[in-house]
Amino acid sequence: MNLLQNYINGHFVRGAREFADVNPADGSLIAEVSEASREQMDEAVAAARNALRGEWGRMAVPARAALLHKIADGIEARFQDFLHAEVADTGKPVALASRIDVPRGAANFRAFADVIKTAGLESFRTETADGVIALNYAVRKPLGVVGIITPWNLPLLLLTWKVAPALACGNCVIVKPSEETPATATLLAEVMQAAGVPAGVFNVVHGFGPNSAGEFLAAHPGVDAITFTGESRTGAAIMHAVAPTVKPVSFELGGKNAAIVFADCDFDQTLNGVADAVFLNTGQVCLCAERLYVERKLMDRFVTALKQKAESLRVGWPMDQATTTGPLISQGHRDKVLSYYQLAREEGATIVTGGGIPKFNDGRDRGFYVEPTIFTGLPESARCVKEEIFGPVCHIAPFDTEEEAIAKANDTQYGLAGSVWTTNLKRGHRVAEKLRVGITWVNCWFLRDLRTPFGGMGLSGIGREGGVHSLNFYSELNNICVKLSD
Ligand code: NAD
Ligand code: 6OD
Repeated sequence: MNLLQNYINGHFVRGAREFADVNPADGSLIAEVSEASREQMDEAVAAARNALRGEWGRMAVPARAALLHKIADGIEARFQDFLHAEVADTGKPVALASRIDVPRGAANFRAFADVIKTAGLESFRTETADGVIALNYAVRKPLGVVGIITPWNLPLLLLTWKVAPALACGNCVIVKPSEETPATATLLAEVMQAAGVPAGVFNVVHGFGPNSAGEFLAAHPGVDAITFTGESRTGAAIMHAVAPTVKPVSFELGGKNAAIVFADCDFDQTLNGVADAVFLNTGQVCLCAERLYVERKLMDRFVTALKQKAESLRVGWPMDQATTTGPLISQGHRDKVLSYYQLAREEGATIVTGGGIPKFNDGRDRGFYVEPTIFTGLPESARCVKEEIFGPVCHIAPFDTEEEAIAKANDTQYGLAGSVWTTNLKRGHRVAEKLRVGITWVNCWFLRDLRTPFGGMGLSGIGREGGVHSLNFYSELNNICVKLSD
C-alpha cells in the first residue's frame, strides 16, 4: 500500500501513526497517510526558522521568481501524476481537473513570480511646515514562517494559491492539507525537492484539525501567520488558537452565494453559466450559487430549463472523460448533504428534481454520490436557504423588482460571491456594486484573474488575497524615512 509521508526539512518522514486516504467514487483505499506528531510540528517549525536564516533568506527576488517558475515547470512535467492523484482523492471529473485544478496549480506559481517582480510601493516626498524635507519609502520583508491550512474541494489549486505568494515574499511555509485529500500536497513536495527549493522552506504535515496537525500548526508560537481556507466555524476555532500569540490571519471561508437572473438575460448563456455555478465540482466550490433569484416572468421557463440541465448531467466515474459530476468527498459529507435534502422536505420545499442517491449497480454504489437537486417554494427564513450545504443543489425563488432581488441576495451572514445575469449592463454594474460580497460576476461565474482581490465579507472571511493583495498579507512593510534637508 502506498504511504504518503510528511515532508519536513527536505526529507520525507513517517508520522506517529497512519490514517486512510479513501477514494470517494467507490470507497476503496488509495493510500495510508502518515499523521504528523506534535514533535514533528516542532521540527518543521525549527527547520523553517532555520531556512529563513540561510540561503533562502538571502535569495534576491529574481532568483526567487525563477524558482517559482521552476516549480510550475515541475508541476507541468508531472501533469498526469497530479491529475490522477487529484481525481482519485477528490472524485472530481478528470475533464474538470485537467481544465482547472492542475493548470491553476502551475499558474499560481507563474502569476506570483510575475507579481513579485513587478510590484512597487508608494513613496512620499515629505515637507514639514518648518521646511524639513524627507523621503519616505517602504520595503517588503517576509512575515517569517507561514502556516497554510487548506480544504479538500480544490486541493492543489487552493494550496498553491497560498504557497506561491508566501514563497514569492520570501517566507518559509508549513502546509497542512486536508486529511481527505493529502496526495497532491505530497507530490508538490517532490516537485519542490526536485526544483532545488532549500530544505525547510516548504514543509508538509499531514493530519486532522483538533488535537492534530491543524491545531498544532495554528497554535504554534514559532509560526508567524496563518492563512486558512475552509469552513467558517473552523476559522473561528483557528482564530481562538492564534489569539495567544497574536498572529495575522487570512481567512477564505464558506458562502451561501446568490445568482440574480433578470428576464432580459441572454437565456442560453445564463442557463449554462448558472448550471455551472450550481453544479460544478458537484457543488463543492465555495463560490457556487445555492440561492437563485429569478425575475418572476422568467421563473417557470428557467426552472424547467435548469431541471433539464440537472437531469442531463453525467453523474459517473471520475476518470470517464464524459463525466460532469462526481461523488461528494466523503460519507460524512454525503450524510450532511442528504440531511439538507430531508430538511428541505420538512421545511415544505417542492423538490423539482433529485433529492436522493443515484443507483448504478456497480462499484459506485459504495461511493458517495448524490443526485443533483433543485428546490423551490421555501421561505427566505428556511435553513436550506440560510445555511451552506456545499453540494449539487440550489433553491430557486422568484422576485419582482431589482431592489427586492438585492435585498434577498444580501440577507445572509455570509458574503463571498454573487452573480448577476442581464443584458442591461447599467443594471449589471448597479446591482453588482450593491451586493455585499467580495466578488460579483456579471454574465459569468468563476472567471478568475489572479491579480484581482479575492476574499469574503462577514462569515465568508477576513482579508483579501490575489496579486498585490497577497503580497500585502505575506509581507511586513518597513517604512524608511530619510531626512534630505540639512
Ligand atoms: P474544514 O474547515 O473542515 O477543513 C479545512 C482544513 O482545516 C482541513 O485541513 C482541516 O483539517 C483543518 N482544520 C479543521 N479543524 C481545524 C482546527 N480546529 N484547527 C486547525 N485546522 C483545522 O473545511 P472543508 O470541509 O475541508 O472545506 C469545505 C469548506 O471550505 C466549505 O465551507 C467551503 O465553503 C470552504 N471553502 C472556502 C473557500 C474560499 O475561498 N472562501 C474555498 C474553498 C472552500
Ligand atoms: O480561484 C481562486 O483563487 C480561489 N481561491 C477559489 C476558491 C474556490 C473555493 O472553493
